[in-house]
Amino acid sequence: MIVSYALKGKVGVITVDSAPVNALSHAVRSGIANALTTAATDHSMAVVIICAGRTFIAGADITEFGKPPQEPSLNQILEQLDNHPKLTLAAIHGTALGGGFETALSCNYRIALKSAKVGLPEVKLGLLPGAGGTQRVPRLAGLGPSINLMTTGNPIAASQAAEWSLVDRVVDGDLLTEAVAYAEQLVAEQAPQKQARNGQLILSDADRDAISQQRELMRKKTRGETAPQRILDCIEAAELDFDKGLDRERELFIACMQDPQSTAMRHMFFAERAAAKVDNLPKDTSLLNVARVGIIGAGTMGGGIAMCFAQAGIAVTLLDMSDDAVNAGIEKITKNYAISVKRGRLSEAQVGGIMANITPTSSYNDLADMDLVIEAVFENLAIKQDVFKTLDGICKPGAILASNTSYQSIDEIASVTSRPESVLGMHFFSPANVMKLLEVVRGAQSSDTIIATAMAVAKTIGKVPVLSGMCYGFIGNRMLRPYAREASLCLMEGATPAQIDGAMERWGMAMGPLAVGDLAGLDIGYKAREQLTDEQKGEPATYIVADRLVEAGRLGQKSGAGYYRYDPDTRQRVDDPQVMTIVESACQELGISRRVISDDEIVDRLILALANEGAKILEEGIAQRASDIDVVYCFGYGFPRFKGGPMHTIEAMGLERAVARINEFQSTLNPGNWQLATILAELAASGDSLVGYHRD
Ligand code: T1G
Repeated sequence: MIVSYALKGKVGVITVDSAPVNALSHAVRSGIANALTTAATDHSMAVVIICAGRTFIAGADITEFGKPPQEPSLNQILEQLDNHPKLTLAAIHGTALGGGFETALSCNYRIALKSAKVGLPEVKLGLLPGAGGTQRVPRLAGLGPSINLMTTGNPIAASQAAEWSLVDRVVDGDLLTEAVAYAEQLVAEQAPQKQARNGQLILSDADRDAISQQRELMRKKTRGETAPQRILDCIEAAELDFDKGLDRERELFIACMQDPQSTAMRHMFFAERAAAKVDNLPKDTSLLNVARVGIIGAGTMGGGIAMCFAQAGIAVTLLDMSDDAVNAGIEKITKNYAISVKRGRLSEAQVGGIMANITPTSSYNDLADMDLVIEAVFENLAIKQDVFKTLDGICKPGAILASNTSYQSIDEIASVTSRPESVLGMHFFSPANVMKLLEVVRGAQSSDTIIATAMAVAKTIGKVPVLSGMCYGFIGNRMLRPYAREASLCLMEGATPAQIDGAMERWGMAMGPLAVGDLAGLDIGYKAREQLTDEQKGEPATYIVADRLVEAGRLGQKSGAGYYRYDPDTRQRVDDPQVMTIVESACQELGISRRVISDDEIVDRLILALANEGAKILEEGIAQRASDIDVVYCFGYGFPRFKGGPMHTIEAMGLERAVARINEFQSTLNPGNWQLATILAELAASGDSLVGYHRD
């Protein structure tokens, strides 16, 4: 039974049992409504709502969004609760989120396990709490907690919820027993059927200032997103009479539901979860136990990767070529954590525990017993092959040998070992201890077991894994090349760095492409190009300025100047006329005459170049699904989640329009750069969905 009802003495117990997270599907809502109707007239003195499985109700059923609404709606359920003749009590375990927490807030009382959390994460879906949460929380907890809960969307512990009068009792024992006992106690004490709706939010001038400040803060923190501002509008409406406040919430909730941003962010919710799944993996594929991890290279990447595993409580052996080198790496990690302690993110004790998980060494023999070894040395194939030859001779049978390479062939690395089935790519993104994306790169001979294990390990260390096949640059960096190419060409053809980056940032990118180049270091691309033939480099206009900047010592932020000059204190970028001098002389050298380029052209060229390459990656089977490509860009490259990723973006634009624009670029720009992906032409013609596309 999805929802069952039974009397325990004088207490009616409604139990929701709808795996995986007791989401408020139509069946769950109907079951609760029927149980509340029964409880209204039976001889129960109080009603408890509790859930089976791992959590209390985790929200509305997101899979039902966009479909025709079916009664009873959640608001009808909550109205039933508001008017119920019996004392109602929500018994919370796991994570009571969104509409689940709003259901609990509509009960007279709330009891929670100490381990439970509550939250209103709707903002992460481009929504707002649409079942009275924006009106009940301010009346129960006041302005500060309301702003915190609803604009961050992060859950809070039961103890914090109790402090904010959002939970009445926190217990440690058997939840059902405790809940029935609490209900009986409340009845015996003739406790009132208190209701959040009867409260009143009074905003002082200081409160109104706080809301204005929060609006400013959200404009920066969630740049471009509409839901946070609408949430603050709802909180302001909590000063009104409750029903008027509810009307305002309803109006703004519908605005959110109809906003393309929410469609995009809901797409990302499911895309992130789908990405963790490996197609056609035999059901009986075993997972290897990963308790000890070796990392080779104590530089920026190796150190960041070591932090990921150590923070997850996994023993790490960090190796570099000398004690000095590995100790320098340990020192850098220590400095990173000192910043986290200073910012209050971690305690000294926590850092001590994490650092105790990291053992430095300069001897490969210490890696003999590792379950997984991740190589993070210089981006050079020969050097990586030497490392893997050594590992092959030292590591125990069955150890997983992974490379953190950004571009090199996993197959060529595996070919120097006697165990190619144990070799794969685990491509982290800098800074590795911060960026969520992890590309798991499958070599031709990588076994199902190590692929499945790497995908599972990624989740253990808090990463978002995406499986990639083998090609130059895998998914993300391969797409980055046409994106960066068009940025360079727009610069040569008439735009300035500020215009290009400004256009992309106004569109929604976290950082414009040229500023990203300065952040990463222009010398990285320069050194990579030195290893390429002129033909491999592509048209000189795509890299001549970057080369000239590096040759002028302008490596980017690390040297204080690149496409911009950087303020030494604030690291703010400043336009530098010297750069345009370099650009104009390069244009003369290549015979390029500059013209006015609109922001729209810049955005279309960069986004369509990105998506067109993504479509090719999809049709080549390098990516399992279009939504995986969206996950790569939103979690690894600062693509705005409220746009849903490159593939969702062109789907939302309309594939016909996207294809027409690409064909226009093919006839007006360098045609070689604008070969339309076959799949885009086919889907534009058939009208089928790109994001739903799944290679057979
Ligand atoms: N609806 C439908 N399916 C859901 C779901 C939901 N709300 N939450 C999770 N799932 C599925 C998920 O797709 C996955 O499916 C499986 O459950 C396990 O999820 C009116 C309008 C609860 C913390 O935003 O944060 O209420 O891949 O892998 O890591 O104001 O799921 O197995 O097929 O994430 O243990 C608000 C979203 C909705 C909560 C558990 N609620 N969920 O994390 O498991 S809007 C949320 C989560 C709303 C009201 C508004 C997490 C979790 P599959 P999982 P997990």
